Amino acid sequence: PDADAPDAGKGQRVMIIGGDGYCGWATALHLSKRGYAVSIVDNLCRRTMDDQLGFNSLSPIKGIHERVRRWKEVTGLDIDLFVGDVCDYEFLGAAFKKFNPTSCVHFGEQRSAPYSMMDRSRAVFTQTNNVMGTINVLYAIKEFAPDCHMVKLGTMGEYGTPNIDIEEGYITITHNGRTDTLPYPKQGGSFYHLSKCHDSANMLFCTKAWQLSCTDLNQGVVYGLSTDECDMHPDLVNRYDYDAVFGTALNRFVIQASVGHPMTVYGKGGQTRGFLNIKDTVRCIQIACDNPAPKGDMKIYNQFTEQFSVNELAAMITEAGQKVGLNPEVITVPNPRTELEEHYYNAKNSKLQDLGLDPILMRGEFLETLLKQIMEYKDRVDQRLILPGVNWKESSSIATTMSK
Ligand code: NAD
Ligand code: USQ
Repeated sequence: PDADAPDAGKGQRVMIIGGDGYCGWATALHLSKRGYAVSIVDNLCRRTMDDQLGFNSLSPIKGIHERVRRWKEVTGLDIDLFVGDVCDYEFLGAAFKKFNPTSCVHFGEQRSAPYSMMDRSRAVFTQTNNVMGTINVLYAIKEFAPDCHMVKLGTMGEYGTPNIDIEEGYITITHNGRTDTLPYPKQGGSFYHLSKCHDSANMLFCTKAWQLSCTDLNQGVVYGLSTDECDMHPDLVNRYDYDAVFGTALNRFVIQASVGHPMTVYGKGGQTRGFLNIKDTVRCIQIACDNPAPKGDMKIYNQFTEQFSVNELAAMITEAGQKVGLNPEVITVPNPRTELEEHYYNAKNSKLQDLGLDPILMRGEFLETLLKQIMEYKDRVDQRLILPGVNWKESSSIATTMSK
C-alpha cells in the first residue's frame, strides 16, 4: 500500500495530543493529508512558557485556530480542535467521547531538559504535567476507548549513555544461570528525561494490567523545519526553537551559523545522540499508527536515523556553511549540564526501518538547504537568547526568572 496515498489512513481516527507543538503540528498535517481523521488536543502551555521567558519561534507561527482554518482553506480538510489540559481528566474524557480515536498520539508534555532544571517549581511542574497527563491518557483509553492504540513519545535520553549497546526497549539478560527479557535500564539525565522514564514504567504496567495496546517511541533529537504540508502556506509554518532552553543541538547550531554567532559546543563535545529529520518524525508516527501493538505487549522503538557527536554536528555545519558563503565558528561553552562528554554510544534503531521507514540522512545538500531557509528569518533572531542560562548544579528552590 502507498503510505502517501490520499486515503492511506482511511478508517483511522487519530487524536494528536500536543498537536500545536513542533512535532505534533507537522504530524497532524501529514496524517490529515493522507486521509486520517485528525484531532488536535493542546492547552497551548508551550506558547505561554515562551511568553513568560521572552522566547520566540524563529519562524513566525500563527495561532492554532488560524492554523487549522488555513489548513481547511488550503486543502478542504477538517482538523478537530480541543483546547485544554490532559491533566484535566474531565476535559480529556469529553474529548475522547466526542472524537472516539482509534489511535492517540501523545506528544503533549513539557519537553525541555533545561526548563526542568531551572528550579524546583519547574522540576515539579515537568514531572506532574508529564506523568499525570500520561496516567490520564491511559485511564481515558481504558474507560472510553479500550481498543484505541496509544502511541507515546518517549526519548532516547531515557537510556542515558551506558557503556554497552542500547537495545530497543528490552534487553535479554542471563544472571546467575537464569535468563529473562527485561526493560532496558533507564538513567535519565534531567528531571525532564526522568519524567519519560516514569511514563514508560507506568505505560508498561497499564499495558499488562489492563491489556491495552501501547507503543513507546524513544525519539532522538529532531531537526529541520520543512515538511511538505507545513510548506504549503506561510500560515502553516512550523515552530523552530533556537533559545538555550527549548532549542535543540542541530537546530541551534544552524541558526548560530546563520547569524554569525559561534556554535556553542558544551564542554568537550563528545556527547553523542541519535538524530532524525522532522520529515521522518511524521513518517514514523504514521508507521506506528498503522501497526498497532498487540494488547498487553508494549512495543518500544528507538526513533532516530543517525547518531552524531556534538563536535561532528559543528564540523558538518562548518563545511556546509562555507558552501553558502558563511564562515561558521565554534566556541567551547562550559557545560551547564551534568553529562558524560566522552563516552561509548551505539544504539539500535532497526525496528521502524523493518516496518518500512526509509530514512532521510543528513548528507548531500540538506544542511546547505536548511541554512539558506533559516537565513531568511535571521532578522527575527534575538542573540541574547543563545547562551545557556540554566545550570544543572545550580538548580534550587528559588524561582528563576531568566531575565538577563
Ligand atoms: P513542543 O513543546 O513544541 O510541543 C509540545 C506541545 O504539547 C505544546 O504545544 C504544548 O502546549 C503541549 N502540551 C504540553 N503539556 C500539555 C498538557 N498538559 N495538555 C495539553 N497539551 C500540552 O515539543 P515537541 O518538540 O513537539 O515535542 C513533542 C514530544 O516529542 C514531547 O513529548 C517530547 O518530549 C518528544 N520529543 C521531542 C524531541 C525534539 O527534539 N523536539 C525529541 C524527542 C522526543
Ligand atoms: N548541546 C550542546 N550545545 C548546545 C545545545 C546542546 O553542546 O547549544 C549538547 C547537550 O549538552 C547535549 C546534546 O547537545 O549533550 C543534546 O542536547 P539537546 O538540547 O539537543 O537535546 P536534549 O536536551 O537531550 O533534549 C532534546 C529535546 C527533548 C528530547 C531529546 C531527545 O528537547 O524533548 O527528548 O532531545 S534525546 O536527546 O535523545 O534524549
